[in-house]
Amino acid sequence: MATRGFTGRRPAPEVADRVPPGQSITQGFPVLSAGPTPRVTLDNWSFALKAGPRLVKRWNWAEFCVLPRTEVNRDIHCVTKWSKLDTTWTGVLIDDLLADAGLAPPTPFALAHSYDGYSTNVPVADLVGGKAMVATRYAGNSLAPEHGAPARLLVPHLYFWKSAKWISGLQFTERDEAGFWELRGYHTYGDPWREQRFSGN
Ligand SMILES: Nc1nc2c(c(=O)[nH]1)N[C@H]1C(S)=C(S)[C@@H](COP(=O)(O)O)O[C@H]1N2
Ligand SMILES: [Mo]
Repeated sequence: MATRGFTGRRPAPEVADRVPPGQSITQGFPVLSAGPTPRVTLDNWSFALKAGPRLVKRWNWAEFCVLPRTEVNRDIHCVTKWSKLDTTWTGVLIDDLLADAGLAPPTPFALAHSYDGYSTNVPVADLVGGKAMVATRYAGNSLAPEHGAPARLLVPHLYFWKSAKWISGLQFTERDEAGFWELRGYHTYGDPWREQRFSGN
């Protein structure tokens, strides 16, 4: 007898082309954090845009909330082998952040920084052109604390460790500097379609 469920790890044919190699679809939303959920209140929250050490612009929550909002529907892929299809997010595209700051990307590389001390590197080309946002809402609600509230990076076309939760800012860097997991053996780029899970893949 063929069963779906425990052994039914192969995706249904109509969505098979949306599931990268080695991944399985999950209906849940697993939480993966390197440490405890940091307490970030809206009163204390701000987002800093930096070019190297130089602060270009900082938004507090009220200032961030009046930036243009965009809703996207995307599939996400975690390096621990789950994929989740049709996730809906609302937030501010990196394009709109840069426009508000009047900044053209000064280097080809960036690091996202987070309130828990986490960081991750993403090429600027993967942040602009509508590819990435600072998301404040998931599935019509504010982000849950464990999923990154008040705001997280969303770079859905790369493995989900690139989508920094509890984001505190974006920093342009001269070189491609490894972030938290990239320093610990994860791939510097992390394309799920090329199974770039670990450095050397
Ligand atoms: N600040 C921060 N962002 C983070 C992490 C973290 O530990 N701290 N974990 C990363 C990893 S490894 C993954 S797979 C996703 C998980 O996001 P989720 O918990 O919302 O599923 O967040 C990423 N962003
Ligand atoms: Mo992860």
